Amino acid sequence: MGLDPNVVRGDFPILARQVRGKPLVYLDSAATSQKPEAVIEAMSRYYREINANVHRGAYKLSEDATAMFEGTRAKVAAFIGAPEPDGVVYVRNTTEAINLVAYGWARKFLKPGDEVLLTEMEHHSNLVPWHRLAVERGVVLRHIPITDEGRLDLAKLGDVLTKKTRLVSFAHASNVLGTINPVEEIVRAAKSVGALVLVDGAQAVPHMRVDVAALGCDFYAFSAHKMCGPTGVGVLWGRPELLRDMDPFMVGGETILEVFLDHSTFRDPPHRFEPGTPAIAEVAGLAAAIDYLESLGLDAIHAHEEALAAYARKQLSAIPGCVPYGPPTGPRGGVACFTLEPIHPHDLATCLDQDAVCIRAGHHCAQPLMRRLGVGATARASFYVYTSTSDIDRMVESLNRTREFFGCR
Ligand code: C6P
Repeated sequence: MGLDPNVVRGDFPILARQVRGKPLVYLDSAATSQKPEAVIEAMSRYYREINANVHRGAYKLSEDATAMFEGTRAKVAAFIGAPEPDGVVYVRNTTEAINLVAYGWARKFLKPGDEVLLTEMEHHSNLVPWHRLAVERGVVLRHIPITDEGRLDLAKLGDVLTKKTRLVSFAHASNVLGTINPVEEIVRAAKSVGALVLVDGAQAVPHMRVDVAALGCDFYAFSAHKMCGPTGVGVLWGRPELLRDMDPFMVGGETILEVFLDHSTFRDPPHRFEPGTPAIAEVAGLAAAIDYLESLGLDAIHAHEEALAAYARKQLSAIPGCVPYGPPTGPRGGVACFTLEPIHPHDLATCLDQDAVCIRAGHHCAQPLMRRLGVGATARASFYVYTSTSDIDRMVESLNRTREFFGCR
């Protein structure tokens, strides 16, 4: 069964809102998704009925909070095909998850001259932590180039994947190009030189079925806020045997086994990596978000977005001066990046906002990719379960009005 965005919309209270007297068209879901009533209600219910700290109280409320918190860990594991809940570490977001691997694994195990392989299409969150490691540990960074179409150029993989590569870290799906990368193929190549694989799943988990066991990767990172869940909670999944050898990068209560006045010992994962009181209500929201996405069906979500991306590409290509970026056909996700000469993307976004159309403009936290594309910035429309073709039509109408306003022919 296909997904009907006009029915799904009814689950998202914010989409009933008017902006400047016009119905809201939200096309920035890659930045953060809107939240369905079920998620808002789960968080509210947690505060109204359960609110207590986890893992600490011997009373019913705390037991209920802990059961919800740990039960969600098992739900997350099942959602991403992880064999066991102990591989699921709650963090704040994808950025923190990647930093945790950089600090807890790479900083501990990599030595000068070891190589980390990234790609030209990475988000800053999967570049900057490795820059720091290169400075601090003398690790060498290499990058898989991209083709002019916006796919990873795997024909060049042999030039950058070497016997010294210890980790390959890349986005499952690009937040700019929409490209969905062939994780299994890259994992096979990485394993052939004995490297581990970290996948940045920020733009994949919300939009398609992800099975970390089938992918064969070692670490997988994602954020709840892009998948109908709340801000403030994300996940690092790691193979438990790797997590067990890793150092925590923030320590304190909950991470410890025993504390003496002069030293302490640490718990097993995942708790070793979860210092202090966690984002408990947010975890309740994450559980509801997973239930919600499962109720729609991940395959249906992916098919819906791929169709929207193709529709947007066709409509945008018909506008004089409009240049779309990213692969013209699948496998790709629901992202449409474009420029519209001679109007700066920031001006486009500001003009579209007058029509209550929300798009993102800028470098999308991917400055090296912008350089590769030969642009300083792009406009970006990104789609989700509640997006319909009529939202895209509203954007295109508004783009045409903007062209008129700027006197374009
Ligand atoms: N991209 C976008 O508008 P956080 O902020 O930690 O939840 O996610 C970081 C991140 C990591 N990897 C990829 C591929 C991403 O797209 C993002 C977030 C948003 O494109 C905000 S910059």
